[in-house]
Amino acid sequence: MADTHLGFDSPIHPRIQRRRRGDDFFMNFQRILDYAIDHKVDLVVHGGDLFFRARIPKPIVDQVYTQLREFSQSGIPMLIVPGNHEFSRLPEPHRIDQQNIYLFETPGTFQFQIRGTRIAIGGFPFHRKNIRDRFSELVYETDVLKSIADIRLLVIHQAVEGAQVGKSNYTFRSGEDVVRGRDIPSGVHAVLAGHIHRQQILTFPQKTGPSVPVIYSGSIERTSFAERDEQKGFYVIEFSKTGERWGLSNAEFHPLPVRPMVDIKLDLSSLTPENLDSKLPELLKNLDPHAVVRISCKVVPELWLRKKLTAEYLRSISSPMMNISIGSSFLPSRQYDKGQKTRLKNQIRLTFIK
Ligand SMILES: [Mn+2]
Repeated sequence: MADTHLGFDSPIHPRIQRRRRGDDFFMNFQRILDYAIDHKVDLVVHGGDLFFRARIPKPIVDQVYTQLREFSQSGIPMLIVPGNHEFSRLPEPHRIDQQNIYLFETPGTFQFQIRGTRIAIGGFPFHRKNIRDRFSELVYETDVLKSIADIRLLVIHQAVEGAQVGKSNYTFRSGEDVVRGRDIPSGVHAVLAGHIHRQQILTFPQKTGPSVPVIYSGSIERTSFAERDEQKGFYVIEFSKTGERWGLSNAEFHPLPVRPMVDIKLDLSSLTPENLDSKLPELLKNLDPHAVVRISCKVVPELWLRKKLTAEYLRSISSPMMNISIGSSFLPSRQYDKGQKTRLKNQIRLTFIK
């Protein structure tokens, strides 16, 4: 699994009572841990962004670490590589420094012997600056390629060339924050990766030996509207031996429950101060009551509408199980310079998305 983003929309002292999306993330995280125990998997790997940001309120850290400690009682080893959202370092890492939890605080390799098979798993925390030029050195520093093992894996939290995201299939290619496909080492059987929120498997042919898959399990819930059509879940992967050679024999994606995400584009020409109170509830009435809804429009709305669409108003006309917000397309774009736009956006965020 990867990109659990725990702590997302989980306020400790909420000013208003409404449904929060944070619980969905916690529940899916626990579902994966439960699956691992129920199906007696040999190892669990977390590809980073365990938390949704670096500074996490203590009650959230406590909750996550309690889940991890309880899971560690199962005896199943769990490996975690810190991601960019946690600034390449988990909070108070000593609190999970215990049996069965393996944290990649620096480049390194953990070795396991499972039913007679030696498994070496190398990894390093998210590397921010120019991973393109640093990747091969970091892999070298893990020592995984030199380890004596039957199966070698690499765990990273980075974008790899060819990875795709978003509605328009944006493809990572040549930035300095992108690992080159040709740098994926032939000495590992698979790369298990986080950072890219859409689940996908990339395959990199090697000059010698079999090609190496890079497996992104993706985020466990939709973290933004760019992910609104994506299935979310985790991979169960299996390795088997053919002749003398071990290799990935199966990678099965297991979907998790997600909330539907709906983008409503308002047709401003048909809205008036008089008909808004009937038209908007009409639009919301036909949606899944558990939907995560975003209301946006193509042009800058008139002031009366901006004033009317407060968080309070939107909640008053929608299902209490819904999450509802206004999108950034609701905000002016071309008329303002970047600084003005940001200031305006922040102001309106404060007003609307409490
Ligand atoms: Mn992430």
